[in-house]
Amino acid sequence: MKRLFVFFMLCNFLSFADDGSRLWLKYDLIKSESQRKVYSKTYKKIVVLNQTPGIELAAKELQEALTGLLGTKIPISYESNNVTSSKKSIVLGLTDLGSEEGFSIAGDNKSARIESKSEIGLLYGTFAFIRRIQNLESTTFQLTDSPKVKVRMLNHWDNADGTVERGYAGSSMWKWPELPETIDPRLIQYARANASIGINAVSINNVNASSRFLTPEYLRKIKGVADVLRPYGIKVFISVNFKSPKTLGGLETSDPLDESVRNWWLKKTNEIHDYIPDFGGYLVKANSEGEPGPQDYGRTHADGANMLAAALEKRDGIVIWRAFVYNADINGDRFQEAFNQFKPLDGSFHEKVVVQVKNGPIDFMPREPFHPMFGAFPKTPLAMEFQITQEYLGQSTHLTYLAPMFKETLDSKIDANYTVAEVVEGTKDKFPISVIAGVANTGSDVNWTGHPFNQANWYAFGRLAWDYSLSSEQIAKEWTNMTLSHEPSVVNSIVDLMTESLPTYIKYTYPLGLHHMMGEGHHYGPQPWLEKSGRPDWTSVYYHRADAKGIGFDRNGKMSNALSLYSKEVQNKWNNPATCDLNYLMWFHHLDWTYKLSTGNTVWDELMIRYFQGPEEVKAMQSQWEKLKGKIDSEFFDNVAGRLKTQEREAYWWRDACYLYFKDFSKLPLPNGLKAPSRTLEDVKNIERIYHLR
Ligand code: GCW
Repeated sequence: MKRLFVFFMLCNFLSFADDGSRLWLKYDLIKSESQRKVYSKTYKKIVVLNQTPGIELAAKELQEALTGLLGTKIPISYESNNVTSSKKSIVLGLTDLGSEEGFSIAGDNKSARIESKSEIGLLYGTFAFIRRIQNLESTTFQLTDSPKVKVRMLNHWDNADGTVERGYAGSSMWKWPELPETIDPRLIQYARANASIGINAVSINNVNASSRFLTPEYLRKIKGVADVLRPYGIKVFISVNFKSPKTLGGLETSDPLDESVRNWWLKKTNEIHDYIPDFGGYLVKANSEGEPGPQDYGRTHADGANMLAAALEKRDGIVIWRAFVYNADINGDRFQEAFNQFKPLDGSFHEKVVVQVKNGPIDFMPREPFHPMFGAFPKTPLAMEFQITQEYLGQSTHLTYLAPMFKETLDSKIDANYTVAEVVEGTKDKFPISVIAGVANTGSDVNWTGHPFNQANWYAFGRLAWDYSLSSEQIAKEWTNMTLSHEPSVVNSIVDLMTESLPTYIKYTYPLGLHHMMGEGHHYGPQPWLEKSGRPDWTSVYYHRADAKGIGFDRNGKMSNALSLYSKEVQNKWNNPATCDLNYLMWFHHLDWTYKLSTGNTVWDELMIRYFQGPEEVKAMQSQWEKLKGKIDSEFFDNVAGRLKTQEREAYWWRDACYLYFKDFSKLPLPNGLKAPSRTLEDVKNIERIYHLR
């Protein structure tokens, strides 16, 4: 029997194949024996001072982690508060100090102590402690930490029929037909993963919302999910369809100022609380892309949001009202729409309302200047909405690590004094609520996210939502250590690949600040020639404005005044094409093809150099990846190797599409040394056409 056990342990030790389902919470045996010893001689037991269900949960997580990482089972003991000796232990206990979700950990070479004011703080502290061991950090340290933003949220765009809008990792994780009687154990894994990075809120359904989610039938199901998530500190929000009073309640109208409508929402809100007493609140997409909203009744966004807030008046929940709105106006600039619609409402929102703004003014493009609403709404708390799912960022076939993109927005200065992150956090205007949301990239795929590296984007989002001051490199390093390897050369190589991945992606898709040139509807691959769609601002030509003279969208007065929405400091940074950050150039300037840039190249040459460099860099990524063969888990390795091949093919697709299309405008030759592709524009157009076949 014993021999068999040793055999299995050895297999576990040597085997590499891993389906990725455990995410970054792998807890595999630390390979270096000396390293294991450092921990196992310091931590011989877990001591729980306050025996509550929440603390037991933390202690069990810690036990599971240590058992896996160190290879021996560490016992848990429950002791009274006046414990005298905590030698060789990890002590978990409540304290009166600190903030609600914060924690402190002190460790030396004899013991460690994790403390918090709350059970959830202790769970966060426990995960932070485990993370340290997964990163092979020293036993001697002091750490006090608490989240900067209060609501750290995933927005799922999951539909009632099990599909996921813009989901690239299978179908919905919520198995509606089975709920609530059958609880998929994966829900617990999902809750653990979120808690380990501090995510404390989840909106479970698509913002293009079905009223179905407000029926008793579905509220029972949502309660099933909420009950699983609650012990992990995660609150559930519901995205609502604004027309529900009419469609579901049978009322004549859904006018937010109508008494019967207001009563309907109040009753519905009370009913939701019967199922989910700690209901997080509502997330609303209204009067946007065909969704109903208060404007259908001549009312404002504030009227709509405030009505829902009134229904939550006596509750803890909040209303998160999205600012992603725009009108189909060929002469307008979608960049300014949300700003213009919401600006007059600043100061008129109920105190329970937060307005959720996408990171950039258009729509989650790979690189956008920060949304001008941040910094211009001193009387309204603004939530940040990032997209973790990679609608415009290679979906599930391109390796693109998004932390640098999240950071670029968060670290942007709105004026001489404040950053976007500080606006969101509420430090600038002193708001009691703060929210940061990420559109989730999770699905039914075994590894949760499709592309194995997309796990890192979920991880990075959570870590930055907790503490936006962390660096992208540090997060990549942590994640790699926890997920793939402790070998320094391997870790460095992977962190390097991750760090370079977004700049590479941008080179072959949207260099120099080009934006919105993807395939119509499916948003996959390039379609810069798209000139007719359901709306002018769904085309590509609306954005790149290429003509015989030049390219780019002059938002500095000539094509729109959007740049004037920013502070003077920001305008001064971007209003001159000679000094504007090249990454944002085409966002604000229309320049002649022959305009000389600070790089010494003309606009045409610089664009082409970048378009042609992109796919070459993907090839370099492949060679770098090949060198990791045998050094990391084989399943992860093969999965990524395959996707890198697709990425290479698609990088050439982007390059060729953009070169072949734009050259007919510029009529210029490729810069020296670059070789034209052999295929024609018609050839690349045909690739995109496939995606519209039934
Ligand atoms: O980017 C667009 C997507 C839509 C999405 C919308 C939004 C949920 O293409 O699929 O709808 O944004 O954010 O509301």
